[in-house]
Amino acid sequence: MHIGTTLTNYIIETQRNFKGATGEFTGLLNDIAVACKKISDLVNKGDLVDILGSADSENVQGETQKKMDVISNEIFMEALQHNGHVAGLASEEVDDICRMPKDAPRGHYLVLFDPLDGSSNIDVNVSVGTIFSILKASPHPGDPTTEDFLRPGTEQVAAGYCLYGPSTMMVLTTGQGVNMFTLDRHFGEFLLTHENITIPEDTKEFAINASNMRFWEAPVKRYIDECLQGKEGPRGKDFNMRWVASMVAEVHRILTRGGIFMYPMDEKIKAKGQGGKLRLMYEANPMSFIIEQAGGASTTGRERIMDMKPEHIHQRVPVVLGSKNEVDLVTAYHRS
Ligand code: P6P
Repeated sequence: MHIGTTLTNYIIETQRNFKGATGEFTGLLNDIAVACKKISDLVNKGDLVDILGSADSENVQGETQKKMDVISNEIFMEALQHNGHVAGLASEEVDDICRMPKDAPRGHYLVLFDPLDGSSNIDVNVSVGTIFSILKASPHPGDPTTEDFLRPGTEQVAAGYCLYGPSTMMVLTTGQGVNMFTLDRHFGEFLLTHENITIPEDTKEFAINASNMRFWEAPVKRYIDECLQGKEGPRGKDFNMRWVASMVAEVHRILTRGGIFMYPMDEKIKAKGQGGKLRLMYEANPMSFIIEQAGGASTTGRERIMDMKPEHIHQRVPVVLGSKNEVDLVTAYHRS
């Protein structure tokens, strides 16, 4: 595939190699691309249109929704419910799974998504993104059940995100590596700009919300402390730190130049009775698929995220992902 080819052509060409391909998966990925283009257009308009600030509502997570959380969710639902590629949807912004309208044809895929991750950044004009995970729907007749969605990350057939930053980029894996497409607004197409991404196995850059330091478990404290000791310490090199508070931006940086991103379990999260900060089904699993396909690693600190058997749609998990040798070191500290 050549640099500059459109996402549409890329999908058609790669799907041509799949025996028995019906074009449904191609259609689904294009529906997702259309939704992301619409969200990008609104995000880029910002204050020029009345989309910033908070909506007068809370999501299932008990978080105050931004107007763009609600709008992005509606755009995704509208784009995916009517074209016959999807059997069911699960959204960070909606409590229960979403079945297709009665008059809509049933497709063979389940899509789980965070329509606008990092949305707290949107009012301060910092990058945000959409994250999606695609599963094959179970073969039984009728609407999917919640149980049909609760599949380990290893069963994803595709995962991706769209980063609404200085440029809008779609990053996608279908299990054949990771490719990046940049949106050319002049003719509204995502163009292939980076092929077969690989993450450096080592890094000098870590991302963690250091304001939670007093709550960290010992292995995390040990790892970060050693990074902070720099070249005089046991790591023998100086580290830099980044924290954007937008997972999509952090993951994109790591895909681009390496690094480690950590939102680990801590005493504050335990006190809330939660399994972590980030959501397994539509944040951790899709990002883990992408990271692993690019040669990185992704664990909870203790186990591979994609091996986890989900217990509920909005389940939260600790996340340690990025350059393989760094993630392996953090995981080793948790096991020592
Ligand atoms: P904190 C955004 O709300 C998010 O889910 C991730 O995108 C981001 O990495 C994290 O939460 C930021 O959390 O505690 O720093 O605000």
